[in-house]
Amino acid sequence: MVQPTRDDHFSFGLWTVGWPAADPFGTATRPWLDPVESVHRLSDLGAWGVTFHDDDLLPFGSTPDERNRILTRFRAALDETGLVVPMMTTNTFTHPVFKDGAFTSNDRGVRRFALRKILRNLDLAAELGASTYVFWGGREGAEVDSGKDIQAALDRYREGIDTLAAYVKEQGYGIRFAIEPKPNEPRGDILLPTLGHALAFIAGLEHGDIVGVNPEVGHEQMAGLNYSAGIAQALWAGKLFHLDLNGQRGIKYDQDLIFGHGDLINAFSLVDLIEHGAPGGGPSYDGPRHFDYKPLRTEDVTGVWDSAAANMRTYLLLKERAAAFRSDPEVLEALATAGVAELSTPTLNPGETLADLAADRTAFEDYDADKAGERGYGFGRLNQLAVEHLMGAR
Ligand code: ASC
Ligand code: MN
Ligand code: MN
Ligand code: MN
Repeated sequence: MVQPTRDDHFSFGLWTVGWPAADPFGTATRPWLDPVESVHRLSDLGAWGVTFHDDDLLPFGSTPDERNRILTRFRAALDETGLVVPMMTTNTFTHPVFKDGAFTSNDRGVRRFALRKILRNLDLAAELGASTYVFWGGREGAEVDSGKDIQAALDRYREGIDTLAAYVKEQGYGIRFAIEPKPNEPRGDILLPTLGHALAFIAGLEHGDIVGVNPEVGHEQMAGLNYSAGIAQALWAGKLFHLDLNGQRGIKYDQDLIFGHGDLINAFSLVDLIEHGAPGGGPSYDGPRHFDYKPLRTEDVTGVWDSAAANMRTYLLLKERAAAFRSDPEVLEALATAGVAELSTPTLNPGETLADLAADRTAFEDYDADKAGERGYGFGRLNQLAVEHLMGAR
């Protein structure tokens, strides 16, 4: 049960296991990892897919010959293992050229360069069969309020995404875009800081039909937000195109911990939601279970592969626990007491007008608000049942 298989659709970024663990205060603690080795190791562990930024595989500035050689070896590893590339993305943050952003750099030449870098990589994504293309705009932001015209920056962000989305449609690539919000780091403040900001931005796009979100656990939690509640809203909006699973402990720098190694109760409710859908029958999520974590800087190479396996094992254990939670008669009774299913009933009757409601004395004049205010919803008991299932105590 806790042995991952291809059917679980687990995917990993090359940049996760491949992170050599340099941080702002110290140099790398691990050697460079060959992406071909990562493909084999991930496959052996039971993963299904591998994802990457262009530069994770093809170093910035590679010549066409070097690109071809690297891609040939990489494709051979995919063929040999059967791993797929469900998602790709662009590195528009490492090179100094992007220090003030890519789509939203104040420097127009940088913006044009960024579009070309992404365009070339979209062609590669289509060739490799990726169906999702992620945009994490880590450098799209500022530290200085007066140094960035935020409204002009949003105009340029929209121009960039719409231009590329139109290209994808024109080419018939069948790729959908997923915007990944983050509140800060590396910029002091990043544009589209939360899932909600991203959804509002998408609503104003010309080609928003193929643009959704790729929310990351830690990024929402860095803003103090509830990840599984945000995922529920993204599902409700029909915009959950992809997700990045990891762990985070509170409002601080981006920790990229192993999935579940942060807010475990929220991880439980997330797995319950994306596996089973909302209790009222809302949609579940059938896309990749993608891990965007970083092995701790203190790990050696053995620890890298142990941590990759840990992400999948934690997910599967939570899935098992969530299934037990959903089928426990005591939980069903607690859900009924809490009125969870009642929320799916529309507030007005079928065909009822506002005038009908205004004439309904039972809704107001004869309604006993004091009595209704006495109701206990039993949410505490419900949560304790969740915690006990999570702990394996039931
Ligand atoms: C991404 C993504 C992130 C960042 C980060 C880079 O594509 O999803 O969160 O890049 O992992 O280190
Ligand atoms: Mn192998
Ligand atoms: Mn992160
Ligand atoms: Mn991410």
